[in-house]
Amino acid sequence: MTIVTRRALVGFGATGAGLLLSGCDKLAEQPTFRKILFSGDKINMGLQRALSNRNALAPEFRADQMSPFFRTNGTRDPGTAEYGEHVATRFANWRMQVGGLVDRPLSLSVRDLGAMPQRAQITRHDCVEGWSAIGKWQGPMLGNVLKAAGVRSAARFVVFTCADLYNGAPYYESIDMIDAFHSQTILAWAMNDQRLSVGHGAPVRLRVERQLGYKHAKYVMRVDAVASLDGIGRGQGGYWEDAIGYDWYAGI
Ligand SMILES: Nc1nc2c(c(=O)[nH]1)N[C@H]1C(S)=C(S)[C@@H](COP(=O)(O)O)O[C@H]1N2
Ligand SMILES: [Mo]
Repeated sequence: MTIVTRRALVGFGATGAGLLLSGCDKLAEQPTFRKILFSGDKINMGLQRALSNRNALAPEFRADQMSPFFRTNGTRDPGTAEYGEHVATRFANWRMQVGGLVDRPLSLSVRDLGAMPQRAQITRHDCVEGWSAIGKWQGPMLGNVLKAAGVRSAARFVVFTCADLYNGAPYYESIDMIDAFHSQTILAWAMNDQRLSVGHGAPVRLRVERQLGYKHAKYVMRVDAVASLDGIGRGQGGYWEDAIGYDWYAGI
C-alpha cells in the first residue's frame, strides 16, 4: 500500500477526479493537473497510473480540424555535416538501428518503415510550454517494430537516441513497455501526408500520443530495448528530465 501525500490528495480531491471523469482534453493546461504532473513527487506517477487507463486512446480528430500551422520546437535542424549529407540524399542511406534486448537487431531504411503495416492518426500535440497543434502522423506501430526485432521479456523501457545535440547534450527519450505497445505509439516518417520535414524530425520521429511533446523524440537514430535507465544520459530517462527535472512520465 502506498502512502498518498496530503498535497496530492488535496489536488485530486479539489478538481483532479472531475477533470479525469469529464474527459477534458486539455488536461495539461489545467493548473491543478500541471501541478500533479510536475510536482516532481514520485507518488504522483503512481496516482496517475491508478486513476488512468494507460491503454486508453488519445483523442483523434477530423482532417478539417488540422492546424493550418504546426510550429516546430526544440531542435529545428541537427545541423551536423553527417545529417546535412542525409538531407542532401533525401535520407536514402539513413538507417535506424533497433537493438538492445532483442533477438534480431534491425537496421531499417525509411522505405522499410513505409513497407510495414501503417497507422495514420490525426492527434493534438501538447507542448509543456503551453502550445498545442493538431496534425496527421503516419508510420509503423513501434510495437510491431519491436516484435519484428524479437524484443525480450527482460526489456522494461525503450530508449530513443536522436541525431541532434540540444544545448550541447544529446537529445534522447525513453518510454515504458505499456506506451511502447500502445496502438497510437508510432515511428512517424510522414506528417500531413508528406515525408517528415527537417523541422519536425526527419526522417523519423516518435509519436507517443498519451504524453507531452518533449517525449516525442525527433531525428531517431537508434531504438534500444533496455532493462534499466541507469547509466543512460544522466539517468533520468530523457534530455529534459536530466536537464531540469521534467517528469519522466508525462502522461496526458
Ligand atoms: N531530437 C529532439 N526531439 C525533440 C525535441 C528536440 O529538441 N530534439 N524537442 C521536443 C519538444 S519540447 C517538442 S514540443 C516537440 C516538438 O515537435 P515539433 O518540432 O514537430 O513541433 O519535439 C520534441 N522532440
Ligand atoms: Mo515541448
